[in-house]
Amino acid sequence: MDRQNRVLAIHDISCFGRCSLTVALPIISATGVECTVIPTAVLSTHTGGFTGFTFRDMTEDIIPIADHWSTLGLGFDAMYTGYLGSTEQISIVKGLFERFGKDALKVADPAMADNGKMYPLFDMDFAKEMGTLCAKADIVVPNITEACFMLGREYVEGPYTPEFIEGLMKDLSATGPKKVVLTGVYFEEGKLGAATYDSTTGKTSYVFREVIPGYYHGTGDVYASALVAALMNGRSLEDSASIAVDFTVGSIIRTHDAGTDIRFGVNFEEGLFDLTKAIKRL
Ligand code: PXL
Repeated sequence: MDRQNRVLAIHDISCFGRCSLTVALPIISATGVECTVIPTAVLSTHTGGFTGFTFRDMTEDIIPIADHWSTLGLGFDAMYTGYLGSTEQISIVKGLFERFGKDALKVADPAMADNGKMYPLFDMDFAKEMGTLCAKADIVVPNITEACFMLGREYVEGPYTPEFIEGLMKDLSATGPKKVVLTGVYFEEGKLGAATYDSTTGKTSYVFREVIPGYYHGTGDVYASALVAALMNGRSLEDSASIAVDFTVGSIIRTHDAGTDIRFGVNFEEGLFDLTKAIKRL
């Protein structure tokens, strides 16, 4: 039996609404990878489409948690960041990258915006700060809105051109991360997917699937969690990006077919078995 890989996932817990840690934990664990967590905040629901949600900021606990772990000599094979509650948390997480990240693959999903808009609670200063965290990551997983905002640009609507997408990925990579996985990419109506760029080889790849109508919450987290799970199982960036697209699309299709409220997150649970099979080539 090989030594098990260990990921540290740093996201909020939205108690209801399948996103962030309630998605990262089961997806990463299901593929045989240990998933350690730091909850950045505890909310009653995510902030997309719900009103009246509770929000408990966990900023004060992050450094004491890390201090305790340092006494245990804990290490991580990957660090995977997502939704962070404040600019202060971003700088604390940058510190965690320095402290625990020397031998870890650092994956940052700048979960903060979509469809040309910042999520509630965030502004452009937050986007700028998030850019400084992503600069310290090895792999970043933004959607197009997040990529534009971190580069201080206006959001541009699609369909896109390969020149635009590759320019965005190269410009982001020039800020620090060697590899970029960009979601929400499309060159024609009806087909949507992800693009990858590896600055160490100059290689770009694309994966597209049929669009399912509707905007489903938490799909960015489902995608990035599956990507991390595949990478931690030794799959290449291109394979991981493609496996994660299939898993996310399957989750959206099940949710769409069941007519579930789009705010409730997607049915990824019933795709976990197939995800593990795809990742492990079973
Ligand atoms: O990554 C999605 C997400 C995660 N966590 C919280 C959110 C959202 C999206 O709105 O509100 C709290």
